[in-house]
This record gives sequence, C-alpha cells and structure tokens, in this order.
Amino acid sequence: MGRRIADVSTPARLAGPGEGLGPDELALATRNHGLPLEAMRYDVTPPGLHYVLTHYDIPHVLDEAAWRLTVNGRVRRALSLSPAQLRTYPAVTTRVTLECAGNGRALLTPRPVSQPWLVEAVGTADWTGVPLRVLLREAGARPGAVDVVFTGADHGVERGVEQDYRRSLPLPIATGDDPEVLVAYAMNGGPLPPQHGSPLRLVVPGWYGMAQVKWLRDITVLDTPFTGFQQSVAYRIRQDPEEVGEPVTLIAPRALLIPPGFPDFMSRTRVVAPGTVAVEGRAWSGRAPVAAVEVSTDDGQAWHPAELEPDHGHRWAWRRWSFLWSAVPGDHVLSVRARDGAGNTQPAEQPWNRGGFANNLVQRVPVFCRAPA
Ligand SMILES: Nc1nc2c(c(=O)[nH]1)N[C@H]1C(S)=C(S)[C@@H](COP(=O)(O)O)O[C@H]1N2
Ligand SMILES: [Mo]
Repeated sequence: MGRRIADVSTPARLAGPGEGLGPDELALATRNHGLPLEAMRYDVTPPGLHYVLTHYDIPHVLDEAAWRLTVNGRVRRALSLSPAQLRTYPAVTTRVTLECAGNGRALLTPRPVSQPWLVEAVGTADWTGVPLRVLLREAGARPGAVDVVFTGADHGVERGVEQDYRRSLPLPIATGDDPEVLVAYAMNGGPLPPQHGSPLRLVVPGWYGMAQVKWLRDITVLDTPFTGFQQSVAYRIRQDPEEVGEPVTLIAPRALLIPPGFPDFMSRTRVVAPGTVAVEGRAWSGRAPVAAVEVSTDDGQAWHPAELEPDHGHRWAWRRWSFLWSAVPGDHVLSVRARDGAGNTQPAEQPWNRGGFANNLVQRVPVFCRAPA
C-alpha cells in the first residue's frame, strides 16, 4: 500500500470537548475552500467559486503534451493516451454537482479533525470528456476483473503511509452508463484548472468527492478487490477506529439556502427588511432524484413546501428551489430540507461517524429582520 513514514504524520483524531480549530485544520482550511453560498444563484458554478479539496499538493504540470493516461492491469490491450488523443474520441458533457464526503463535519460533536467544512463543500460544473466505459472497452477487461483503480499524480503521507492518491470503482460501475463515468479534460467549456485536476480527472456523477480522482495518470484493472488507503482505511463510516466500516459512496440528499438579505461581517447573521423575502437555493441527491424540498422559518418547527424547479435534463446537477417568506421584525432561523425519490431525507439530529462522512444535517441560517425604515 505504501511505505510507512509515521514520524511525520498524525493519526486521525477527534477534537476534545470545546477544542477550537488548531493550526493543522487552519492550514487545510486556507488551502482548500468552499463555495460562497450566494454562488448557488448560478446553475453552473463560475470558475474559482467551485469548492476545492486537495489532500496533498497540486501537481505542477509543465508539459501537458507529455502527459500520458495509461490503462493497464487485467486488460487485453494496454493503452497509453495523451490528452490530445483523448480529445479525438466523441466528447460527452455532463452537468454534475460534486460534494465532499466531509461536508458539514465541522458542525459535528465531537468534531473529526480534518478539513473543517461547514456546509459549503459543493459546486456544479459542466464536465467534458470521454466515457470511461469507452476506454475500458477498447482495452478489454479480461475475465475475473473486479475493480478499476484510478491513480492521481499527487503524492503525500497520510496517517503514516506514503502514497499516491488512489481510489477504485467496482468494474460494473466503471463500465456502466448510468451514471456514465467520465475521464474529463474540460470544465465549463475551458481547460481544467490546475486545482481541479489538469489535465485529466475522473468524474463519477452522484458519488461523493473522494471518487473524483484528479490529475488522473493511470487506470488499472484488478482481479482482486482494491484495498488501498483511500478505499479501506479512509472514507469508511465507522464509530470505532477498529471497525472495518461501510464504504462512502453515493451523495445523500441535501438542500441549502442562499442566506437572504445581507450579512454581519463577523457573525454572518443575516439582516433583512420586513415584508416578502424571496428565499432560494439548491437541492441534490446522488441516490435518487430530489422529490421534494421544504422550508422552515421557525427553526424547524413547521415545514412548508418550496417550489422545486425541474432538472432541465440534468439528472446529476443540483436543482433550484424557491420560497416566499413574509418576514416580520425579530430573530428567525431559516432551514431547508430535501427528500429524494428513494425516500432518503435529511435528519434534524445527525447520526455521527468518526470521519464525519456523508452527513446531511438540516442547514440553519439565523436571520434578523429589522424594524421597518
Ligand atoms: N488526485 C486527487 N484527487 C482527488 C483528491 C485528491 O486529494 N487528489 N481529493 C478528492 C476529494 S476528497 C474531493 S472532495 C474532490 C474535490 O474535487 P474539486 O477540488 O475539483 O472540487 O477531489 C477528489 N479527488
Ligand atoms: Mo472530499
């Protein structure tokens, strides 16, 4: 799996009672960044506003023409393809909402010490590339193949293990067409930015962020289940460190609202004037299409149906919803929750796990409605 370099690495841990963010979490929080929630107004997140999460360093790719994506392992014919060669295949563009599996983890108690997301680790882009199944068909997976492993060009140490960033998908998902996994070379019609995986990345619609391998340089077909660090150690739902745990896979439903009015600089409490306030936001689920969105203006006591826009043919993208609120002077807490077609919902009290993965607690937005002018 990788060389052990325990001396430079800290184990996964939980914050103690009342422990604030330390320099380690602050260092992650300043390198990585979330989506400013007001950017949910755009169907497609403008460049630079999409959330970013990178475990190690962003690789410096000097010469894109020299990049090779290899497809090897249990295949009849190994491939080695440049980004220019990949562009000669029929291109597919899919609008996909990505969300980090650790989104919301900083709100958990106890807090898993890691990238301290509140709720903003999300973004939506039009990804263009070649369907993975086309490349795997060309290479020809041999009988007995079970997993497909994706290796990024970035390298680091995690919990004492030196490693490349590496994740796998079961063969039926890698070769499936619903969702259709892409080897993407473009984002929103332009080249991939360095932080989003230039020159090539994997896009797995409906799956949490860890599956979306950036700086993709190698695809290996295995006849045994992949047990790499990001598959078997990280990204498992566990209560105890000793548990094998359940793998993190598809995105649980979540709705977020664009905080209305204007913010206080430090508390970020919102200020609105009395009267009708148009509240809007986005909702998504990787498990089934979103079926309903509800809004509460009294901190989750009463729930009212929101207007949910159709998906406009974009099954894997967030959907816009809206709600008219008659604001009266005073303090309020606005919330929103989504339910998907498979009956998955958002909890008012979040079940906990050590990594803080796949949580989807209902968002709370404090709003102060000031007296009329
Ligand atoms: N090679 C590589 N791919 C990676 C990562 C990484 O650190 N290295 N981080 C993953 C995680 S945890 C997330 S949430 C998504 C974030 O994708 P984005 O930065 O394009 O939003 O990338 C995934 N792909
Ligand atoms: Mo992530």
